[in-house]
Amino acid sequence: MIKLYWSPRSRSFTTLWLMEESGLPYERVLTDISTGAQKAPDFLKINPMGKVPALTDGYAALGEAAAICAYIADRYPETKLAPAVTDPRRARYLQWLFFCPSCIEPAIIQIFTKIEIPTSTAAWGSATQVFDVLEAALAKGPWILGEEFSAADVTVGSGLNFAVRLFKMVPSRPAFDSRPLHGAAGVPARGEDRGGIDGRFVRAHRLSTTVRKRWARFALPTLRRHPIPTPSDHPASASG
Ligand SMILES: N[C@@H](CCC(=O)N[C@@H](CS)C(=O)NCC(=O)O)C(=O)O
Repeated sequence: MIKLYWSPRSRSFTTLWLMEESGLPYERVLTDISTGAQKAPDFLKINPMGKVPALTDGYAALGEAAAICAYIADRYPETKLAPAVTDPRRARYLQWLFFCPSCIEPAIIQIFTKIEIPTSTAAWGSATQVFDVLEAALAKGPWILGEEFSAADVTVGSGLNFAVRLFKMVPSRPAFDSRPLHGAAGVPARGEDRGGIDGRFVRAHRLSTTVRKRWARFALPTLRRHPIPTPSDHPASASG
C-alpha cells in the first residue's frame, strides 16, 4: 500500500492533490510538523531532509513533492498523469513538472524576503519573469500541456495556489484564475467525474486545511504582515 506522509497546511498539499487525482488507494500517515514528528529517526530513513511530504511504496521511499508526483505518474501509467516517455509532449511535461520547485517557489521566497539577485544569476530569473512565463504557458489551455491534464498541472497549480490564492503574494491574472485554481471554485478539476464542489483539488484542500490551528495562528499573520508587492514593482523585476 502506498503511504503518504503529510502534515496539514504544508507542501504536502501538492501530493495530497496528486494522490486524489491518481485514484490509487493510499494511506495518509499524519506526520504533524508542529510536533517534530518529521525529525523522528524512522521518518528520517524515509526522507533524510526531515520534511514532508514523503512517500513509501513497498521498498521505494522518497521525499520532495515534485519527485513524488513524477514517481506516481510514471510508476502507475494507468493514472494517465504523464505523457509516455516516447511522447513529444514529455519534454514540456518535465519542464513544467519541476517549474514549481525550480522557479515558482524561489520567486515566492524572493518576494517574501525582498532579496535582490541579478536575474542572470537567479535560477528563476525574476518573479516577474516566472509569472509572465507561466501566464503565457497557460494562455491557451485548458491545461499546461493543452488538452491533457497531467501531474504538471498539480505542481504548477499548487504553486499558484500558494502564491496567488493563499498568501496573495502575486496578483492573479486571468490565465491563473481559469485553470488550476478552478478546482477551488467548484469548477471541474479534471473532467466531470473528478470535479465540482467535491472535486479532487477541493478534497485535497479540505484534507490539507484540517487540524493544525496552531500553525495557522502563527504562520499566516507572519506572512500577511509583510506588504505584498505586485511582481512589477518588485526590485528583482527591475534588473536585467
Ligand atoms: N523541497 C521540499 C520542501 C518540503 C518542506 O519544506 N516541507 C516543510 C513543510 S511545507 C516541512 O516539512 N517543514 C518542517 C521542517 O523542516 O522541520 C518539497 O518540495 O517537498
